[in-house]
Formats: sequence, structure tokens, C-alpha cells
Amino acid sequence: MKEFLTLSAGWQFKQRDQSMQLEEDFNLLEGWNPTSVPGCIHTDLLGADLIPDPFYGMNEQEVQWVGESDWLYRYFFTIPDEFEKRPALDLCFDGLDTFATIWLNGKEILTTANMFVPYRVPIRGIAKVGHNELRILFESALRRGKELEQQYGKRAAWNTDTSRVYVRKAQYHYGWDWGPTLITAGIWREVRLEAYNARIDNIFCPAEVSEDLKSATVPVSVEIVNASSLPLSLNLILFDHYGIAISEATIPISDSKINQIFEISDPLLWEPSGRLGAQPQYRVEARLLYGEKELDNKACKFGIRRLRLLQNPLEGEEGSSFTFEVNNMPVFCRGANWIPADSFTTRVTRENYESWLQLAVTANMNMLRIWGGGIYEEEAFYDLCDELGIMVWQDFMFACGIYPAHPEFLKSVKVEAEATLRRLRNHPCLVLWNGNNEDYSIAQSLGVYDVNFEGDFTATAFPAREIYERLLPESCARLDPTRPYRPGSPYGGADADDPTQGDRHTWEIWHKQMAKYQDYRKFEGRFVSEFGMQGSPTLETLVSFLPPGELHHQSRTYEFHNKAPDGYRRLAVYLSDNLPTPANLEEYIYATQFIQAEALKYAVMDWKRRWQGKGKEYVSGVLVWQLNDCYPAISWAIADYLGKPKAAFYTLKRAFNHLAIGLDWASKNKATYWATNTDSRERNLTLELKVISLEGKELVSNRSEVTIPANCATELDELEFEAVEPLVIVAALLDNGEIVRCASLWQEPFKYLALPDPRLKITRLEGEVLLLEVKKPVKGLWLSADVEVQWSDNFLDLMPDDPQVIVASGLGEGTITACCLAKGGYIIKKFTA
Ligand code: BMA
Repeated sequence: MKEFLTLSAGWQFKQRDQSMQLEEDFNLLEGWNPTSVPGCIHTDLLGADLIPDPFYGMNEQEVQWVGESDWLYRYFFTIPDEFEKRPALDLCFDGLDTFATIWLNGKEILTTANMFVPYRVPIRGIAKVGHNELRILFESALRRGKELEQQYGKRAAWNTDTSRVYVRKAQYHYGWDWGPTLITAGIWREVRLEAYNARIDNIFCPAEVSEDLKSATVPVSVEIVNASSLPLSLNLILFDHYGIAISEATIPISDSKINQIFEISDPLLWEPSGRLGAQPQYRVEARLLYGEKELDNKACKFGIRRLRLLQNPLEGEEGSSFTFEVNNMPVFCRGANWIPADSFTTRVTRENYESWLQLAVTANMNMLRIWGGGIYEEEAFYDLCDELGIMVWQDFMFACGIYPAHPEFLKSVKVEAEATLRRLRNHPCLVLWNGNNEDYSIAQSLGVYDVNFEGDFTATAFPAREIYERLLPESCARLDPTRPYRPGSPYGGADADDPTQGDRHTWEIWHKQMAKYQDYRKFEGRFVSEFGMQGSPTLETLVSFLPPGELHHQSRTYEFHNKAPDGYRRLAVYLSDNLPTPANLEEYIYATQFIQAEALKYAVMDWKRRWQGKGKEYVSGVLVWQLNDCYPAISWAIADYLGKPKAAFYTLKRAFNHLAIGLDWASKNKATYWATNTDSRERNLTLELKVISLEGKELVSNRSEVTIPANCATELDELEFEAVEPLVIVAALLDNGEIVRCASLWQEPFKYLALPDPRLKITRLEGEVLLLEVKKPVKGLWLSADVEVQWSDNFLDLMPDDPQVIVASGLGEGTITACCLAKGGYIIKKFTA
């Protein structure tokens, strides 16, 4: 059998003392601190109480020396007896961050310069029976990057230090417009000893489904190391979703690569979340045999689905669609951009991933984009996405920069891409490989992108086209031919901002000209893969990182945690355009979350309206920037660093629902309304329209029956009324007399509406089920509590005579605080229900 030993507990580390020879520094008995692996230098220092919490207050500034220093790690170990019986002995490093030199028993065995690459070093002959010593030097990535920059020349990059483009390390570690500058080093993924005769290196199961979805072919390929060392055979068993073995083959091994094709009739298909069907997975188990003796085994899970990225001509409009089709049905993609869930990624547990991904599913999302300035995520992330039906758009790790393409860099990127493809390609959740984030945008802004140039990219001012247009597509085609690849995001051919083809990042709102968020529809794309608006974190999260004297929205520390250089100024503009000026922190939190929630609602509703059925997929997806935070920041995240949803989470959840109703002004006294249905079922419902005065008087009310066809938006009609007083228009869809969706349309900006006190009443129906009633219309009623509560819905628009029932899980005997707009300002009231 193959033997394993994980080297996790018992490591030691210390800061490199540059006044000493390296050898002497390692030999010194003093100064070493205990730690375990995986981790990073900041968490190691935190664990040893040697630095303050870099997330608290302005401590980030106090710990910058950590990223500027070199670090030493050492580990003593004995090799177990049974390892001696195997001819091969390897030391495996799944991830080293980033510039490491490694010695085993005094002999240099490895130097590294790419945190995304796993390394395997044969150490038979170097490792000894008895005591062994492993030494690692991590050099400052900041310093090494600057040396490379000096050697090869300074290149442009958005967000922080430009030397980052030379370093194959998570780019957000250098700081971003939502994240601190914390340049880590260390052993960030597992370290293992492996001893074996022969072993299974890799299994790949690129299942292909027939066009009629009735059968699937599964060509299994298995790579074996030391295949010819002994007369070996490989036993393969295919299991279905229920764990029942459905096919088996045993193949004598004559080559390091074994191929076997399995056929499956009537396969169970993997479906994205929110559709009929589930997320079944098949499994292949491989056993490497020497006679009857098992030398190694490995299993591989995979899903079966027919995936296509369609870019077809559109009826009556320029350009082409950008539509994901799964199992022959086009999907409207609803989701968000994912950034690493912590500045120190080794702190993110499976439970953390689970709660983030569950939050995404609760918000009716079916896609996440793993943004290119972070990391290729941990196995648990993709496993959970497989299980939950979250489609993953995977960027390669390049973001907002003009990356180099000298031979050494290309070589490193190739190894990185191949390792990543091999690791992730069996996951059914993965639907797209994408070359980079916004590198075409920056090249375009510098005038160095010429779409017609086809020669040697490395000799141009945009050299990394060699990576995005040659190296990566070639690696993808060779190692993962079943998935689409795109050079970049956004990418529209000649123009990265092209609204008529490819994907688009819509930043005319918030960045660029700071257009009004009510105008999102003017800045659409065929697939909007980024757009967003900032909102404050919740009070609890603010309390966790703001020192008591700084607990104010205009304090130095509050603004320090808004990493967008002009973030608070931009927020101030959107606030003053729309809402009364907040008088205190609580009002400010509410008001900025209000702005974010409203902005995202406008965007999603406007763009979903343009998903109009076959040949008219004018917009096929919306991914909000951003789902999560890596640090307690004032950012675009829809839930803050501690995972607490902001108001935008609830508006998105409603707008991302398969069924939604939209309202818009056609003129002062006329409104249009439409419905969106991204589900495969047609719906027959009752539509109710009302015009209500702000004092709660019903001015118009009518009902009609509507049919809402499947998987498209439907324009319904127009409503004309007499525009006599400030009023609100309400549209509701009812199923068997019960309201299933509703929307309201107000005469904006809200700052001009002197909304009356809605006279909210909260009644506890039973347990944690609450009834909410108002006497006057209220916009964006926000509920919070003095205990941890999960609200089934929140940030609600409520109308008189339309009581709403919500569930407040965890409320117990807690006190509720309700906040809303009223009387030209805000009211905040406490309730005991
Ligand atoms: C985008 C992203 C990030 C950035 C965000 C907010 O375009 O790609 O680089 O954090 O905008 O500014």
C-alpha cells in the first residue's frame, strides 16, 4: 500500500535575522516559536502572541514589517519503518507562499516562486532512518517582487503595488479596494510524506452527454506513476448516485496512462440550483493492483450534464448572446463574485464555506465567479458547489494588471494552469475557465490593446496576451476539452466594454461617471459579470473592529476600513442624491445599506427584463460585485465579513427569485409593469395593481388574470392614473388568492418624500413567526434584534391592508428594532413582540 504521513503539528518558525549567516540563523537554538501547518506567517505570529490582530482598528499599519521580512521554518521528523519498504519516497507540498528555499538534512531540495503550484520532491537517498530536519526560508514576496520589477521593468496595475504582477501570489494580499495590505508568507497548504511502489496520480472523467440526453459516455483516464515497476493491473468501478456499482473493468497496465470508456444509459443529470432535478454525482473508484495486493486507490466524483456557452445572433439587435445552456435548457445566471473569505485563507473552514455558499443559494443564486485576484479555492468550496448546484465561473489568477510574459514567468504559469486544471476539472459545478480579471480593460485604457495584432505578443506592451490567448486556451483544450474558455472578463472582442457581445463589467454606476443607479438599464451587457454599490457592514461587525472612541461613521478608523480610496466620498454622493442626511451611525448604516439594496434591485430587475426567450437573450446573466469580504470592510459585499446579510441580500433574494414582478415609470402618471420567470414552468396568476397615497388611501385598485410564460420576461401592460398627490404604485402576483410576489414604485428621490410614520405593529403569531402590519406605506423597513436572528425576509416595503408574515429564527425573547424612512428623516423604534 501507499503510505501517508501528514506533517502538520510540531513546526517552528522565527524571523530571519539578516545580520547572521543563514546557516547560523537556522542553527541558533533561541527564537523559535511553535506552530502548525497549514498556516501563514501572520496567523503563526498571532498564535504566538507576537502581533496585534491586524483586522482590529488600524493595526494593519503596525504589522507591515511582517511582509517586508524573511521567515524561517523548521521541522524535525522520523520516517516510520514501513516507509522504508517502499522504493519511492516523496515529500509533497500542496502550497508554499511564495518564494521558498527548502533543505532536507542540509541539502537543498527545492526552490519555489508560485504559491498556486503544488510540489512533489523525491527524497529517497536524502531522507535518513531516524532524525530528519527540514528547513524552509521564505523570502519577502514584496522585496523579491520589487527586484523582479527592477529587472524587467515597471508595469501598470490598478490597486496597490505594481510589483505584484511579477509575483505568482494571491494579488489581493497586496491590498485591494476592499482588502488590507497583508503580504503573507508560509506553508499555506498541506505537507505530506508519501511512500509507495507505484501510485495513481490522477483520474479524469470528462463525461459527455448525447444531444437527446438519453446516454452518456464516460472516458476515464488514469495516470500511474512507476507503472512499469511491477506487473500491475488497474481495477475501475463505476458507481451511480446511489452508490450502486454499475460497471467494472480490470485492465493490465502497460503504460503510465490507462483509458477506459464507460457508457451510461438514461444518466441522472446534474442541474444548477433552482431548477427541477438535483445534483446527482457518479463516482469512479480506481485500485492499483499487484496480483491481489492493492498498492494504491483513488476515487473521483463527477457529474453528468450537457454544458454549452451559446453566443448566437440576436433578433433585432447587434452582437450576440452570451448564454449558458445546461441540459439543453438556457439558464439565466443569477449570482455574485466571490473573493477569498479571509486575508488569511487557512482560517477559512469547511463550515465557513458552507455558510457562505448556503447564503448564496438562499439568495436564489445559481452562479459564483471566482475572481482572478484571489486564489484557486479549496476542494471543499468546489465540493459544496457541486452539491448545492452553484455553477462556478473560474478565473485564472490574474487581475487588473499588465502582466509580464518572459520565458520564466510563462513556464511558471503553465505549471500553475496544468496543476489547477488537473485538480478541478472533474467538478460538475465548473462551467467556465476565464483568463483574467480586467486585464483587457487596463490594456485598453492604456491604448496598448490591438485586437488585430496576431504576432509575437511577448514583444508588445500587452505581453500577457500570450498567456490569455495562447498558453491558457492550449492548456485548457489539452487537459479539459469539455469546458468553454474565455480570454478575460470583461471580454467583448475588440472592446472590453462592448455592450453587445461577451461579458461586461458595469461600473458607470459607482466608478467612472458615477451615473445614477436608477439608470442601470442604460449600461447593460449581454452578461453583466460585475456591478455593485457599497453599503456599510452591520453594527455588530463594526463593533468588532472599531475601538469604542472610533465607533462613528466619520471616524478615521471607519474610513480606514473603506479600502476604496474615494469610497466614502462616492457613498456620500449617492446618499445625498437619494436620502435624507443620516444623523448618527445607526442611521448611516441603514441609509447606505438602503442605497446598496435599491441600486442592486434596479440593476437586476432591469437586466432580467431583457431575458426575453429564444433569440432574444439580450441579457443572460447578472453577477453582483461582491458576495463576501476578506476582512471587516466597508465594501460592495452583500453580507459583511462576519457573514451578516446587509439589506441588499434581501432585495437580491427577491429579485433573483424565478418569479418577480417589475414596475417602472413611463411618465408622471403612467407606469409599465412586467414579470420575469426564469423557471421552466409557465405560471397562471392573478395580478393586482394599486395606487395608494402616502397617507394610505387607496386611489386605484384592479385585478386581472395573467399568464407568465416559462424562462423569459414578459411585458404586461401600462397603468394610467391621475397623478394628484405623492403616491406609491403597488403590483402583486397572487396564486390562489395569496400574494406570492410584489413590487412597489415610488416617486423618487426618497429625500423629497415626507413619508409619514407607518405606525408599524408587530404581532407574534406563534413561536418565531411574526405578523407585520402598517397603517401607511413604508419603504425598506429594516428589522434587527439584540440576539442573533435569521430573517426569512427583511428590508420590506409594506402597505396598509397587506399584512406580511415573516419568520425570525433565533429571536426567542429578543427585542426587535425597526428602522425606516419617515418625516424627512429616519425613525428607529424598539419592539417586544
Ligand atoms: C472590479 C473588480 C475588482 C474591484 C471591484 C470594485 O472591477 O474586478 O478589481 O475590487 O471592481 O472596484
